[in-house]
Amino acid sequence: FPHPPGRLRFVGDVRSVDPSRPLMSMLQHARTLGEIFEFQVFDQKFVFVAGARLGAELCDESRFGKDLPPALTSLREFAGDGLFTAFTEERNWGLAHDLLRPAFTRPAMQSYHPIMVETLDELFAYWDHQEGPVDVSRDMTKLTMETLSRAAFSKDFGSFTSTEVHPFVPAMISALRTAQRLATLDTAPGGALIKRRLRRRNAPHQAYVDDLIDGVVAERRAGPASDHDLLGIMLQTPHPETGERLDDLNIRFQILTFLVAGHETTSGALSFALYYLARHPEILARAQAETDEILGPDPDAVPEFEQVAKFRYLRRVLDEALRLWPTAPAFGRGPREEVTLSSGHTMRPGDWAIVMLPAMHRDPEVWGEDAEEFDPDRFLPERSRARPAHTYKPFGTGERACIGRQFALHESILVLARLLHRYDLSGDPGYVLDVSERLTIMPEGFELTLTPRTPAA
Ligand code: MNH
Repeated sequence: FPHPPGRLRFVGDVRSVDPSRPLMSMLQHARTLGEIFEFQVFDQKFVFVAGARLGAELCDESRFGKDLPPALTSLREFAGDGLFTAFTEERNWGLAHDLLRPAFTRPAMQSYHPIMVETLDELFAYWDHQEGPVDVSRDMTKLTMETLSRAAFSKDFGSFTSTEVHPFVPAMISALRTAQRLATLDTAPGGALIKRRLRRRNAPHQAYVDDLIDGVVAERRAGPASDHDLLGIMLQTPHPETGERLDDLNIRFQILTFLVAGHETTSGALSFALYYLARHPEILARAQAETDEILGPDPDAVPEFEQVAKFRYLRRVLDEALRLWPTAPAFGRGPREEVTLSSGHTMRPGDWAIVMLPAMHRDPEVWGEDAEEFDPDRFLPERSRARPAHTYKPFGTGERACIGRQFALHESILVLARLLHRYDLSGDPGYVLDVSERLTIMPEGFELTLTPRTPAA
């Protein structure tokens, strides 16, 4: 495999990565190293796929499946065999997948719609009492965390009672960053010592999260039994065919998984979309024309559940934001049997490669020479149909694809529609996009000034 220049004996390519921004380092290397390359950290080798053609090959479910690269294996210290970090072969993956699917059907989504509307009302009320510009990522995180915890666990976290995000958020970020750092220390000299130190530093955050989750479970167990939400299903419902249930430890892992997976990525997606809208007045104007057309002259109008699917232009804006900045930016794939890739490389069972979505989503062979530009009309139906299969994968692929995709899309479109209908946005023209990394990605330091808007009649 090609690898970065200047590889050293013993340490490998460590000098070629910025430890606080590994994704950005790898995207940089992809430009010169091509569609597939290798990165060595001490004795540990990582294979990255950056090209769209190879990425699509790895999405072929008949030949490949999800694999856990080191960053996800180390995340198992916190999320165990929860849905996201389980091996597909583990009993609890199939069991939880079957049990929780009904919580993401269309009727379930209909029941979340009023919760999403109400939580957004609270964000607007909170904004209307604030002075000055809003910190977009902070407030989108408040919103998506609160929506998820109310919809999935019927738990109000009181996110709008303080200007800070809920303490769960910094604790979660610490765990994600810890997992990201643990992933590269297996073969490092002194690695065991550094790992111990990282774990010790994260321990108070971990203890806080465990207490919080135990509290959520205890509160529910003390109240009347109900299987109207994710937590209720996990506590009450046996598998319809086998009668099996999730055990207490696994329920804790699932709660943590949903608390993290269910808000962090959606918050990032909304924040990147708002970033691009603020940068492109003509795109913002088209988006607002769409909200006026569907919602009419009342700035406080609320779309019905069925109307959310009508915001076709907003959906393209969101798709395009997730193309350039897929907020879960990578996933691991491994071969079911020995296979030779079109690049000529052979992979055997046990090998894995990391599909780097931002690189794959910007491959000029698929997306054209203007692949770095923000252009929602790439997602017009006729242009989408013209692209090869498996070249746009922000929600992953196959049986291990995102279970919360419809939840995230519905929430994001609803939020963008109401927000753009209600406010005019202006960003700081001097802001330079700063992407923070903690396994997921999020714009940092991006502020918007929101002014009440009068929709066109
Ligand atoms: Mn989500 C899996 C991206 C929103 C819950 N999610 C995945 C994967 C990607 C992903 C990519 C596959 C990872 C892999 O192959 O290793 N998810 C997103 C994005 C958004 C998102 C970009 C928002 C935008 N995810 C959500 C929401 C929820 C959720 C909302 C819950 C309400 N996601 C999950 C879970 C999994 C997952 C659970 C693991 C599913 C499985 O493996 O069975």
